[in-house]
Amino acid sequence: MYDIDATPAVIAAHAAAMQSLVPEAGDADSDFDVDAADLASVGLHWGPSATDRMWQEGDFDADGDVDATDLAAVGLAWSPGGYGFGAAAPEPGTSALVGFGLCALAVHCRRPGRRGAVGG
Ligand SMILES: [Ca+2]
Ligand SMILES: [Ca+2]
Repeated sequence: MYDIDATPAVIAAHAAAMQSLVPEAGDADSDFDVDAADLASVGLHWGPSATDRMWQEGDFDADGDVDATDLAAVGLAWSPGGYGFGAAAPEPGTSALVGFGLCALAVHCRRPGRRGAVGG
């Protein structure tokens, strides 16, 4: 059930995978992108002297206000196409095209008589 022989590399990989499931600072609506909607949350709830703001309102450093630090978090994490778990995956057609291209390149490089071919 549990892998007690996990190496540090395995543990780090699992930690990175878990981290990708946690919304980043700047993602007010926790939808795994940082876009105009998140920026709007900061703007709508702007309050440098407030003490009761929450993550969904743009308080990303949990100090109760929405100020320049929180605004900077949006700028630093800006990713309208998504990040981590929500990052846009390549289209299946794109993956197939890349795979076809790699196969064609491998066949091309292995043909005898080609300059630069391995063993030719
Ligand atoms: Ca978002
Ligand atoms: Ca704050």
